[in-house]
Amino acid sequence: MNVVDVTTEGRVGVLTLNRPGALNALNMQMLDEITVALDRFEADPRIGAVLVRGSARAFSAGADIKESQPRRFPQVFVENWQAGWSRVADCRLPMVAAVNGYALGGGCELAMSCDLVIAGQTAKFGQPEVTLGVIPGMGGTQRLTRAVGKAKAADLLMTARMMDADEAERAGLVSRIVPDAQVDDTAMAAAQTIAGFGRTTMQLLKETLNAAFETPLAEGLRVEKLAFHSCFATPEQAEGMAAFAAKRAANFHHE
Ligand code: CO8
Repeated sequence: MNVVDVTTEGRVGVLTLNRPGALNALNMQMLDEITVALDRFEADPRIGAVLVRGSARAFSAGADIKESQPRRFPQVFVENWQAGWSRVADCRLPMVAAVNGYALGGGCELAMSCDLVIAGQTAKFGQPEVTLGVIPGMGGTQRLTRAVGKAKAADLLMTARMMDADEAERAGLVSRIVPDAQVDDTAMAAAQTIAGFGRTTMQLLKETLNAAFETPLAEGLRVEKLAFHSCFATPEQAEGMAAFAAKRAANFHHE
């Protein structure tokens, strides 16, 4: 039985984590299914954005602790265990996380691997790995610190406390908060808006956003300038500016 429902809605590829009995704990089967789906979405020119969502109770409560428990150092080190989750952050399409309920450990890291995070009012974020005698292994110590700063990240990582959606938004982890019942629709609307723009434009934009996160300013500005200049080689620039001049809506997909 699949643990991720993979669907499409218009130009949006949708991944719905589907292990409600385990609060969508991330196991290796889930990683395999997400990897296959992202490969498919990236290869499909009709898909312009990806939405990741969980259930009402949990986006994801983190790595599957039951699957993790028997692991030992030599095995996880040699296998580079869990490294495959970087596939999500490496996805070249814009990704929107729709977070209701818990986003803990690997679940918080999964949300942070996305570009936009739309959270419900009662969502809870945290990195409680120390309670299990481990530390985050899917970017939590790095992406959280870059997103919210060292003081707040240290508080969350070292005390294992959860933060609510308001605090997460104030801290810069969350893009928007909406009532719980509106999370999926709001996230889908954002994903559809993004997918409605040019795919090449979005991929260039995502690369520059990531450069802001990952490189010093001078390098990021260099990447931005190159990407900006590259836009002028795309049909999307021709269409967008022609549409503005003609006072009509741009159609980036010739549909
Ligand atoms: N792994 C496996 N099963 C889980 C997990 C999990 N992370 N979280 C919850 N479950 C299961 C429970 O065991 C329970 O199953 P069962 O009914 O069979 O006993 C079911 O989900 C419901 O959970 P609870 O009964 O505990 O529900 P509560 O409402 O009482 O509590 C909590 C909800 C607070 C979210 C609680 O379940 C909890 O603390 N979960 C663990 C949270 C956690 O520690 N997450 C971090 C995991 S470690 C991690 O993510 C490391 C990342 C390293 C990178 C790897 C990337 C994948």
